Amino acid sequence: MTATAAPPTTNRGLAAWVDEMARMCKPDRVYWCDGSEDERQRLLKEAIDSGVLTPLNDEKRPRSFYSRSNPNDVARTEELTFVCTPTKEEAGPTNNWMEPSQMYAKLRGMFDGAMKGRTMYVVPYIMGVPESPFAKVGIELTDSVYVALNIRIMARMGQVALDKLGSSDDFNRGLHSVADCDPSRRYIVHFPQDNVIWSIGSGYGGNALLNKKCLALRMASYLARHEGWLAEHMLLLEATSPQGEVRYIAAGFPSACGKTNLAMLTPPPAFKGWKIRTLGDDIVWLRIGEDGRLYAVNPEAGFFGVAPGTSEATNATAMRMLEHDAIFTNVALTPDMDVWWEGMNGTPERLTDWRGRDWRRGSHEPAAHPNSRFTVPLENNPMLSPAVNDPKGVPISALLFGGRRSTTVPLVLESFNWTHGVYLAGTMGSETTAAKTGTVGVLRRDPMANIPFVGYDMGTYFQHWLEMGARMTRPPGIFLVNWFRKGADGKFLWPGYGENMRVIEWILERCDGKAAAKQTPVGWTPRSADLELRELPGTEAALKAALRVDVDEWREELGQQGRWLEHLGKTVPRALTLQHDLLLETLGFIAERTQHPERGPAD
Ligand code: OXD
Ligand code: MN
Repeated sequence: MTATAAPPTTNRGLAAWVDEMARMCKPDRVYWCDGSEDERQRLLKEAIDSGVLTPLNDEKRPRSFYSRSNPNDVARTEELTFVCTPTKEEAGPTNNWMEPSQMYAKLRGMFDGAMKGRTMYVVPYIMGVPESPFAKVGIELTDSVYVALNIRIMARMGQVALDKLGSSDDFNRGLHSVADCDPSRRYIVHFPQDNVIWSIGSGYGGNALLNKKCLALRMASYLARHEGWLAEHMLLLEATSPQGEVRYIAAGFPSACGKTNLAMLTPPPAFKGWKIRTLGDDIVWLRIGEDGRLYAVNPEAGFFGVAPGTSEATNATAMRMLEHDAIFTNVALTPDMDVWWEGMNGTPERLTDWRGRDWRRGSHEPAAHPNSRFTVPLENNPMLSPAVNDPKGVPISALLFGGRRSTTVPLVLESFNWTHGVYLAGTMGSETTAAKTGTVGVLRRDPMANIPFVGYDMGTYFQHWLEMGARMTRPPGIFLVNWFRKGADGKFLWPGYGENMRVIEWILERCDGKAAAKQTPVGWTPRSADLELRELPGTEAALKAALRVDVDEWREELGQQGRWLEHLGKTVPRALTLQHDLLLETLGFIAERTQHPERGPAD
């Protein structure tokens, strides 16, 4: 290893740890990032010279860059992600686990010499606004300049983090190497009790930007449980009514299910005077305020979103924010070095696809990878809420949860109370997407849209949610939504995107006790007449079908939910198993009445 400049810190614990990791990984050089603009230019040059980034057409997309990954490294690999708590029970049945000392030994063998010939970048960062007492400091050691440049967008990075840390030992120790990018030697491993993350063999954002999924969700959720707060896989938006009332909504959806689009929703013409502004599109940290309400912050500093499907029609705000200062990964390239992806606009005649191959219109393969991504700073968003930098966060009126469900789940369902809401969110399912490796379109249970990211036992997580509810004097309402229900013809029943404003308005009015609703056995839904329907595309029949709660479908659903709770085991709180039994019994009654109408109306 060549000589390295003295570390720009007097924090001895930090310097000693960097030294220890460098002795194991054996990089040629150790470089401490300061986060300056001058440094960004140098790192960009390094990335361009080494072929990691390609500049895009500077007239069409100023200061933007393109990156193409190894084709084996395009999504999060949940099957290779571990939570190594001291006991298996602490990690629970939804996390992969290995005894910590065994895992450390295995990974030490893999990290030994993994950075030979490379630079180890020391990337200090803060999740949260620097002045917030809740912000967390992490240091990621990585041999990827792509990772260093992306963390610079996704977090407050550099000297600001070293200043916040001072001489404290309270920082997350993240170690990352792309190594030989071999899927059989790929591990993303969390040691929550040590505040340590080690990730090897992948350069993909969700596996390699350790500030994001690893720290701000898995490690944070573990810490949050002990400290009495929540780390959630949610977007955060601000809704201003024509009367000027400002309300905040946090919403949990699984990866690639429209969080970014909802966070940046453009209200349709019938909603003149309404304004939606964005605070975040992926992660919120929730704390109870002194007034007994739930407060949310977005700990991130940028957006790492899915490109395909983003267009003027689906998300005009995102199209504006991607016009400059963006990094694109695995999208397609036009002949004049601009970016393109499926769903963006009319398909060009010729492209270079995400693997670097010549691509012609009409090809059966997508030109952009379905999980191709963009990274941009928050400030690129022209509809960014000024409250995003408020260190204490924003008060939440409603929590939304939703997945991709082609059947069963109505457009929107309001829970009866907090416990019922935790039940609905804890048992919800969604059809899988390309954001994780594996088959797409398979229904899997995804509690709070957070199954890949809860860093401890799921039943204990539910208990923590219930306890949070009990501590609030003014808890937000909990709602289930589903933009993805389909009719018998296989077509979506609801137009989605900007039209979701109609559901948002109903939800906010419900929170104010204003809008009417129908009570169903599984929660409150709007009748068609309870929604603003002016200029809604689609038929009345489709809307009714989208809103419908079908007793037989829900009995089937409850059956699956019951098996899911059993799978999670003994730590599932009794309040939730009782809730399940109550719903099932109620549906049983109604089904019986339907079969025997002489005994009275079913509805
Ligand atoms: C993401 C994900 O990248 O959830 O946000 O996979
Ligand atoms: Mn996500």
